[in-house]
Amino acid sequence: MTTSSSFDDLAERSRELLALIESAGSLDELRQSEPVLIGKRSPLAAWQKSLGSLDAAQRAEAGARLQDVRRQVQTALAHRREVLERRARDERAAQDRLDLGDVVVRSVSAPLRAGHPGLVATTQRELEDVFVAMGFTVVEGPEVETDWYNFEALNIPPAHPARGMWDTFYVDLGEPETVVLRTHTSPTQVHLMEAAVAEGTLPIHAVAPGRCFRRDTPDARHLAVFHQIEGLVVDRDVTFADMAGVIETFTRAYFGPDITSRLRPAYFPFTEPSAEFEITCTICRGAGCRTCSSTGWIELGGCGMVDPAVFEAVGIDVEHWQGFAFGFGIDRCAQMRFGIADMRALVENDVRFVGQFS
Ligand code: FA5
Repeated sequence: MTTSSSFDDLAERSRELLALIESAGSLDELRQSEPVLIGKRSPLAAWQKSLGSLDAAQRAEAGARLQDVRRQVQTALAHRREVLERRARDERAAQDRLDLGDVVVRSVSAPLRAGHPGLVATTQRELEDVFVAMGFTVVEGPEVETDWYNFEALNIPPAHPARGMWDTFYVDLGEPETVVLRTHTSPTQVHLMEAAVAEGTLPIHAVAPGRCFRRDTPDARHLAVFHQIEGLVVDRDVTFADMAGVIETFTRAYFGPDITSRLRPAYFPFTEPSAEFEITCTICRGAGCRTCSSTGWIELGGCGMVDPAVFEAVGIDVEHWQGFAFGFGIDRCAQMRFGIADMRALVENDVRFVGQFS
């Protein structure tokens, strides 16, 4: 670039200045060109100086042209600076960009392994599937219950000796009413029947899985926090044989065709008659072993025909409706299905155990 101050070549020189600005490839280059473009030694400064040697008329005309060139140079500079700044920002962003896809791919290929639902959750889901296939709906009841739902409506009044069957955790909410952590899923029966009466939606064919709590000392077949699944059918002409059929169908569907069920007379205040239901011991397949105390059978739960006292408590007409109910341990099912010697393994979170059920 020449630094002539002649106004004759102003147009051509100004084009050179603008071309120099456009050719700057980086902010540094642009900064280095600034003295040539707008500094004291720039053509603009030289032209400015030479204005003084012109007569008044030429000065006015040349001054206006010079002003125009100065504006063009400054606008082009500002524009080029903006373009280069944006380019630098984009380059920085591209370098700093964290490729999350890459992180995921790398962590999967590294020893980190994905988790999976626990055995009890999987068992609960499979049990629900079996009952849904038999026409049951799945509902959930509250884990914290009043005395009414956990005991009284189930025909277990205060001071009834049967309360001793369930070692109960009491919850002190400062309420006048006694509140407990439910000791079984049977209170869900009461919620289901009350709702069906209120909404006029009898009959009922439902199962209700969920967590239960008892002051049981944990051992090979007991936990203080465990899971049950409750079944309730209220309909016309329902018999004990229907109940036995449902239990046998469930047993074979869940445990396999070579495992069967049997009912043994028992006592529950909310069913009459009542039974305990047992399945072939899955460890010895009925031959007799230590787990089943050489009987060949393992108790899974209780069942029976809904006691008329329960129907009366919820306002169901015992002349027109019959029902049966059953409740059994989900943890116990998992234990039997997979031959787990000690139920406490289900909650100890030893990855060597848990990892076998992914
Ligand atoms: C009951 O809880 C009754 N509500 C069952 C019932 C329902 C009877 C409907 C009639 C009609 P029981 O206390 O026997 O019954 O418990 C039933 C099953 O829950 C047991 O057979 C066992 O499989 C499981 N269970 C009970 N206590 C525990 C515990 N502490 N840990 C793990 N499983 C348990």
